[in-house]
Amino acid sequence: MTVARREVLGLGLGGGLVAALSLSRRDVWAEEVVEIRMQGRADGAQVWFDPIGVLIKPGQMVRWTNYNPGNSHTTTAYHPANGKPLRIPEAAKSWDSDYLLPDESFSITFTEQGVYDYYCIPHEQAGMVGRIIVGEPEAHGGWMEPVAASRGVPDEALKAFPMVEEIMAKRIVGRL
Ligand SMILES: [Cu+2]
Repeated sequence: MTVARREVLGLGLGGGLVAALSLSRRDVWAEEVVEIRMQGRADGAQVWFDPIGVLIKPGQMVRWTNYNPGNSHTTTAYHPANGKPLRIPEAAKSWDSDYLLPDESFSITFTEQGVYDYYCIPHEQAGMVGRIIVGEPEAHGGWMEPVAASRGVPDEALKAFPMVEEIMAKRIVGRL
């Protein structure tokens, strides 16, 4: 009796575990908040977003947090509303976190699919930029680098964006 019950229990657990694992591959990813750290060296010589590139799903939230004790940073969309060329999907809303002090955070939920480029207002010239791609990784045809919209974007920033293909392949692209 006891042995038989244990076997039944074991089967039930096994089945449940398989179901949980197959769910987690898609759903936990979609629900998880993606954390992007605003980082800098203590002497201020280098500043960056980490990771610099992420692939997320529509409806997923991104949270930027300033981990750089001696510095303030922003996350600001490349958008005419911020005085910049448009480097986010046309249907998407612009954003600007304003200055985040150390340990402060700013979050956005992304719904429109496409490529989003953003920068830090005081450190754009130093190449402090990032790229977010919103979409299904298996359906990635047709997303182009927003190269046309580079007027007024400093070379240091343009050089820093990770390639769309690299983000699609790796999902998370750390700083070099
Ligand atoms: Cu900054």
